Amino acid sequence: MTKSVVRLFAALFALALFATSCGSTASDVVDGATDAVDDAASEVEDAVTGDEEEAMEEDPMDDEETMDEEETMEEEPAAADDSDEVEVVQSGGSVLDAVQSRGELNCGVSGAAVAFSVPDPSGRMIGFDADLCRAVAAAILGDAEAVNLVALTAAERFTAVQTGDVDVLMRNTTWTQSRDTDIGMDFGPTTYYDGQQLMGRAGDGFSGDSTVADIDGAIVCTNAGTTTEKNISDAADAAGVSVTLNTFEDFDQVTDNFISGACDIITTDGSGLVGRKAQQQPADQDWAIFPGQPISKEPLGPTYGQNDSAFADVVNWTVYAMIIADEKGITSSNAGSIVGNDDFDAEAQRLMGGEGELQSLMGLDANAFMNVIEQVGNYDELFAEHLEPVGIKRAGSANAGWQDGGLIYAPPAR
Ligand SMILES: N[C@@H](CCC(=O)N[C@@H](CS)C(=O)NCC(=O)O)C(=O)O
Repeated sequence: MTKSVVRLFAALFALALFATSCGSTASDVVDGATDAVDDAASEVEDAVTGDEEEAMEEDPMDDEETMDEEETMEEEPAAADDSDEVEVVQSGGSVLDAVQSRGELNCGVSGAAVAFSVPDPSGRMIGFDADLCRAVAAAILGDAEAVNLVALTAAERFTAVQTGDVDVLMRNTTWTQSRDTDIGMDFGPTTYYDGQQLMGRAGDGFSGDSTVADIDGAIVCTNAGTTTEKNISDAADAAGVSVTLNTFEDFDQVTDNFISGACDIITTDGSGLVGRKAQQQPADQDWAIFPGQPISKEPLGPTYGQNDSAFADVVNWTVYAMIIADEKGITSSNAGSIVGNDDFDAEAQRLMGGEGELQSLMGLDANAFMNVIEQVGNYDELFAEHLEPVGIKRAGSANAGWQDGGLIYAPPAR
């Protein structure tokens, strides 16, 4: 297939995706069969230790990317603006080659997800996801700062990958069947096991013990282009309640409308609610996160275009290297002195670029993962730096390491 034909398909795909998923403000009535929380940390602990086996009954063709004809479109996403100018990733080599020759990684983030990706006062994007972008840049280019962090709304994100505007997403993105198949994405290892919850005001009678059955008649708000919309509709149906669902382009608007009282309930990934509560709850309000067991599974992780193994391997093994480094006590402080240190086993030595290293076979420098850990940190260092301060605990949650009863696990580096 020629590049121009591929570009045409990508542009058509982008247009179709945009036409079905974007919207600034939308309102649907969702017909069902129709004491304040004061410890955000325990709320999110509940969120990530919920029933992992709970089945989701989601019709992939009815997911957020292909539904909601009623939504109005007011703005074209920036990511689709110059789709005829960009190199489409499927047109030839791997995205890995493109990043190496460009000398910079384009990484899509939210830019409004507290603790995951938000600009600090100086304008530098910080957070767990922002650092995962830096980790991939360090692996490919040897420089964690050789990265362009692109803020994308939920509705823009998949188009931006498809057109090649970004190489990878680190954007609170849930791995779902329809995104993996119908939307043409591939997913890397889950970096954060999340689950959808709701947040209401204690003054309206909501508490950590509230359930979906308690929101009958409520105005529920969330952001467009997310798994969140479908999940809350399904949950309201299942609980036999009727709610009005208002969707906004980004979560800042959602939170602003909650603070002003225009929304009774807001809903998104539990981590997002904990972050917003920690940073934005006004002194005269008390926000309650519920239910204790989330209404969905939201496994969040790297997302990239499908069928590009060379790039996928690099992204995936960057994450795995950060997990293995955590298991073996390799940190940003000692990563540079592991090779030749008998206190560390052969796997640690290989991963940090010592004898028998496998990074070269992946098209990377032998020191690629040493650069990642030294410049960015291991999995636990990222968690401690960004998530623990807003009350998101790792210990005892699904995001603990597998040796501690959690789900964070990496295959062997051999
Ligand atoms: N994980 C869900 C929701 C992702 C999502 O949009 N999360 C919110 C809150 S955690 C967010 O990133 N908001 C920032 C924004 O809208 O820019 C998905 O993949 O659809």
